[in-house]
Amino acid sequence: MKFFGLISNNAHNKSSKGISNLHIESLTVLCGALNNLLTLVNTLFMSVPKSQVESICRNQYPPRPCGGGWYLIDSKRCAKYVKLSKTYQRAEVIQTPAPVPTLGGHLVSMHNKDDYSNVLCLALRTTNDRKVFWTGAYYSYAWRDRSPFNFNRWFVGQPDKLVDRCVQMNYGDWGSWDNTKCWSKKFFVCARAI
Ligand SMILES: [Ca+2]
Repeated sequence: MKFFGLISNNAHNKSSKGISNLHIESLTVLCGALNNLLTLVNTLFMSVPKSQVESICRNQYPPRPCGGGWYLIDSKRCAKYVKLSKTYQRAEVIQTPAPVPTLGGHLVSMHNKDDYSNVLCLALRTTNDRKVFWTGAYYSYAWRDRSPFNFNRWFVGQPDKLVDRCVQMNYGDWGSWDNTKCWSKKFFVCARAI
């Protein structure tokens, strides 16, 4: 299955409990080398031509309408790309036409390559561009809908500044994530239960 964006690397998060300092130093060197290797591998996924992304979306993630401009992104949720430029806070409570939380929804969360790809393809079909938009991620490790933060597609070097608490997608590459200032205004994707 073709992937958009970048491969996350959690190798350096493995526990080193009970391991000597020498081994920790060795592991640190090994992790650094692995990071460098993964960075090299990741570059293979960068700068994918728009035509190729469109082809993947057309063939593997075609639109599945829920009605009213909402589209299935997994077996339980429909999502809507909202072409209103809003701050992160305003995007979370915006009328679409009822407030998204009232609909049982929030800014979109993503938990695997398929719902992530459906969100990316929804955005591409709506804007015909790689325009950045708000996701439901904030503080770089939580979702607005309080679902587990068990998936990510950070761009190289992201997340960076702790003060940049809100997460945009399509930063730097197709589907890649970046933490940025919540008060900046962007289009956004909402999701709600079916
Ligand atoms: Ca950032």
